[in-house]
Amino acid sequence: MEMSQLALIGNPNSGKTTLFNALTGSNQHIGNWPGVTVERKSGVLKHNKNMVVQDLPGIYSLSPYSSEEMITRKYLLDELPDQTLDVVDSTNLERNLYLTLQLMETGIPLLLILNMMDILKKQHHRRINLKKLSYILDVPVVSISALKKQNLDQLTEKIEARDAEEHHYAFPEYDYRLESALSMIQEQLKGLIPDNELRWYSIKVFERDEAVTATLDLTEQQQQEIEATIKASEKIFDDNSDSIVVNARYDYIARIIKICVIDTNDFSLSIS
Ligand code: GDP
Ligand code: K
Ligand code: MG
Repeated sequence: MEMSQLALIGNPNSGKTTLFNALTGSNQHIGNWPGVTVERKSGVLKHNKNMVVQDLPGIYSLSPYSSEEMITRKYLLDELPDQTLDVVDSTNLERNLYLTLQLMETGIPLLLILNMMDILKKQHHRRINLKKLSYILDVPVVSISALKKQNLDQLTEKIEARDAEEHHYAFPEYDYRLESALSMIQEQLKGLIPDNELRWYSIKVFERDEAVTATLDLTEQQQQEIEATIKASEKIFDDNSDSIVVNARYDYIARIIKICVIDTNDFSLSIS
């Protein structure tokens, strides 16, 4: 039987290693990522020996700037794990979702894990509607406490269910003017890369991400048409292309938070 590869990904201090230890127990292998002194940990799930989980370095973004970002990005794009387990600090949902959107863009099936629910439960003013969050993002969501080992059985069940599922490519849709530029770029890229990676590549090409565009075999004419599309968007938005994407993600997150999070402190402030 083939092993399933799971990747634990999230911001620094979201609880990845705590969860990794809880899921794997003593079945751990520790080494280094090639060429760098960043620790590499992998382990087999205690409750399912056919699943291997990688504890990846904490990151805020999939940009190739820090060595942590490069390791994680390279691992995702070259090794294509079967699913990413996105560990999110639920007390910092807004900030953490920025990486979540980027992970969704890669096209790798994602399970959203809202960690630190023990802390959130004590903050009586704030509630997250998990059903709505899951519905809007179109990904499974589970809330846990890695530290208190709460809801870990439910998490394992969701991981197994996700593993058995037919691949379903969900990604956030942004401002329609950005979407129309992205679909024009996608048309140029069709056939050059697998369909389930078109979203990721079209965004990276739009952002003029050199590391990604260098790997694509684009003709001179294709490059010119793509550049014309990007320039037209920059004119419309009066901004450079990578900022357009950053802002689109933040707008999307703001909408999600409005719909899925209730914070009664917001009300009390407006009454006083
Ligand atoms: P990583 O950087 O993502 O690997 O995060 P760690 O696993 O090292 O956890 C960062 C800190 O958060 C540690 O002090 C953990 O004990 C704590 N922590 C992790 N998960 C939880 C949780 O569910 N609840 C609480 N209260 N603390 C947690
Ligand atoms: K840490
Ligand atoms: Mg860690």
